[in-house]
Amino acid sequence: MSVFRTTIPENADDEPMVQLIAPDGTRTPHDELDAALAHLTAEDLRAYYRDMVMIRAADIEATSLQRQGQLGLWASALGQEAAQIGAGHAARTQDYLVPTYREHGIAWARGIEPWHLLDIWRGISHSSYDPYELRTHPYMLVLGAQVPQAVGYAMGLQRDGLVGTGDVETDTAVLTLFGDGTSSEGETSEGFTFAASFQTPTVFYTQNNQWAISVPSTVQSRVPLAQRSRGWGIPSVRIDGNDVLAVYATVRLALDAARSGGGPRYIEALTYRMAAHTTSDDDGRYRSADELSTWKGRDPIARLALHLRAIDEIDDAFMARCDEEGHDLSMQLHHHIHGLPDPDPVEIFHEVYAEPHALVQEEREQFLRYQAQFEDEAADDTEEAGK
Ligand SMILES: Cc1ncc(C[n+]2csc(CCOP(=O)(O)OP(=O)(O)O)c2C)c(N)n1
Ligand SMILES: [Mg+2]
Repeated sequence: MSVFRTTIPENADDEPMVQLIAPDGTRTPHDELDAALAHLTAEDLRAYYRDMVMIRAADIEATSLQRQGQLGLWASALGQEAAQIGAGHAARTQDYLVPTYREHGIAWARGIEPWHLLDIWRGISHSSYDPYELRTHPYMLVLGAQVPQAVGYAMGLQRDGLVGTGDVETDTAVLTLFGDGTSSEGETSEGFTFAASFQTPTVFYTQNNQWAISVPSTVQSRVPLAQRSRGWGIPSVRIDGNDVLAVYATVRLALDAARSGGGPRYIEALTYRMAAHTTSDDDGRYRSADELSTWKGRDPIARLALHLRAIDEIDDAFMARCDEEGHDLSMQLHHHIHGLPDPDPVEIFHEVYAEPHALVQEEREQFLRYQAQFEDEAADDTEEAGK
């Protein structure tokens, strides 16, 4: 029986969680998933370890840059590195990835340099990387909006004859990512309906990081999220999202099935965001230090290191080199941002549509009037001071 299930257990809590590397680094063999991992070498696994270290370093630096006033906001993916690096690498080059705003590991795996992400969070670009070239949609901040878009894109692929032909170079699937909270959005359900009806090549991937800002995932759903899509006839699996191999193998199988005309799949990856929701959130107000420390014990980077040590495929020198490279990346990001001029907030209105748009124009004028108030106030203050 495949790990992708179509039926719901009598007792919802009996939903299994697929795990290949236990928190102590022990590897569990698994016929179906091991076949999907057979082409990976120890060097690939070391590269994934390095990727996770690099993306964590960039993430920590971005948080500091926000604190230094260089970014407007930053949404940290601390703790979700395996859920993203594994999924990003499982996709083939031609697959189209449709992310949320927290997908820094996905971006890294697709070859998007982290400074592009910083530009987005500084408010100077909607997406300074090329979504077509890198086959990765711009970050989406409107919860759930990307789900029907991803399904629509997949329907387009079907109509273009790029699904189920057997050509491994051209057959294409779409991987769309969204959070546990976003699973409650109507658009997510609408996406499921179209995907199931038209059997689109879409893989829905939820990083259940346990929280939607301050709302726990247990409030979003009475049953494991993995069980939901089965009501639509979309096979699904719940996995340990802090286990890079479980992530890679299941995403790989799901995308293979979708690409070859087997229809949509859903994956719920259990993980944890170890930082606050964003730099403007105070997570100490709604979650306990105990919960955080439990999840720190399941750290995805430490787990892969333990596994690689157990099979004698990593040493201290390699790990130290990764740390150094992470430090160098942080320094590069620091210098990149500190070298930029202050953005002109009005510029953002020019980047919405290629051609003039009446509504955006009106909003721009409204914003200019708003800004002018402060100039008037500043002039008043100067006058007042001169008296
Ligand atoms: C349509 C919409 N409603 C509300 C928000 C405000 N908002 C931003 S992030 C967030 C929580 C999302 O939680 P989840 O989907 O679990 O993703 P996570 O942030 O945990 O990665 C909310 C409510 C939004 N961006 N878009
Ligand atoms: Mg969440």
